[in-house]
Amino acid sequence: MSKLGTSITQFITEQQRTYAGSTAEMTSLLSDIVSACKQISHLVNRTGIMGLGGYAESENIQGEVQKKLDIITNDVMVDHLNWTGHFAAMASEEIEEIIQIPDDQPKGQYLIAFDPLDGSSNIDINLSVGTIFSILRCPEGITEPTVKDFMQKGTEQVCAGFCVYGPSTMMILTTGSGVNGFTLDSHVGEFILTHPNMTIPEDTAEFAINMSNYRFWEQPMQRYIDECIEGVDGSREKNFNMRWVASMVAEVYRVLTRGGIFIYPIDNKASTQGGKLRLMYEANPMSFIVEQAGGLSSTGRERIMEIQPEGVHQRVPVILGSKNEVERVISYHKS
Ligand code: P6P
Repeated sequence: MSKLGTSITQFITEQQRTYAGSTAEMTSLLSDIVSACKQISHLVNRTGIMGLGGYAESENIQGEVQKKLDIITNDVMVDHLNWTGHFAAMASEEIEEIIQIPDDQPKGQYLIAFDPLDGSSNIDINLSVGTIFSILRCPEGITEPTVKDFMQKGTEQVCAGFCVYGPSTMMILTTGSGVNGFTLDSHVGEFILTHPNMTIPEDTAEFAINMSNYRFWEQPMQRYIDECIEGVDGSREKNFNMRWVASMVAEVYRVLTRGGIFIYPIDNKASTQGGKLRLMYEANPMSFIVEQAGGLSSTGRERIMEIQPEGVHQRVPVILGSKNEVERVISYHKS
């Protein structure tokens, strides 16, 4: 078979012709992100061999001690994107300030917010990690973007995606016309379309949450999880399964492939921070993808993509996945 299947470049190019919202620049921009993720995949796969595991001496804005790969992968993203002419500025989980485009490089019409290595605490235990990104338009006439130019609701995203570095390296993408999954064929260095038009089943019997925080949750969340655990003996009249990988990209990919509900609720440990997960480069891109796949994504009290951001590193509670299950959790927060 001469043709390996549809490459991500071919798919994006053909999609660009079909949808007015896509542009040749979007095609080129996504190809640059794909290149960065291929390099990150290579680094993640060779962490042990290249001695890239373990912690750096630094902390990020979140006050989290950074892994060496957090910093290295952040630099890979910046070095792959800051010369392309597609972006007016960038924002990264690992960098407190907005990342400006060098003066000697052209600026473009887009803004990107990314988490270069989500779930990096899993690196040293060889579990899946990933890169998450969200693309926004730079406001008209802005040549020196500031934080306020990034303060756009999730509904303003023009593209969102994540790359999960697991047994396979997979790129999951949406530009607002559904969700498609691509698997990296490392023999030829191409992402190949393997999961077209991904959709999330509306019902599920599988929840993902960090149970060790149970005593810190609000009552509606405790009620929901109690009922799942009661199984057939309780009001749900069915048994549930539980998963917790501590890597959002792995959890969201599982939800996309077989349904489920992923929850990182507000808890009174983190209530002053507003939650654990970050709105701009975790919750919003994943919400765009989940909604495009027929799921829902909420804080329990409002649609995540309707939140008006107030800071680049703002945190929010996240309840996302199978539509009917998320609606149930929302109803508990309302009653
Ligand atoms: P915990 C990884 O650090 C992350 O941001 C998400 O990818 C993941 O879902 C969550 O935090 C794990 O949090 O408290 O279980 O370690």
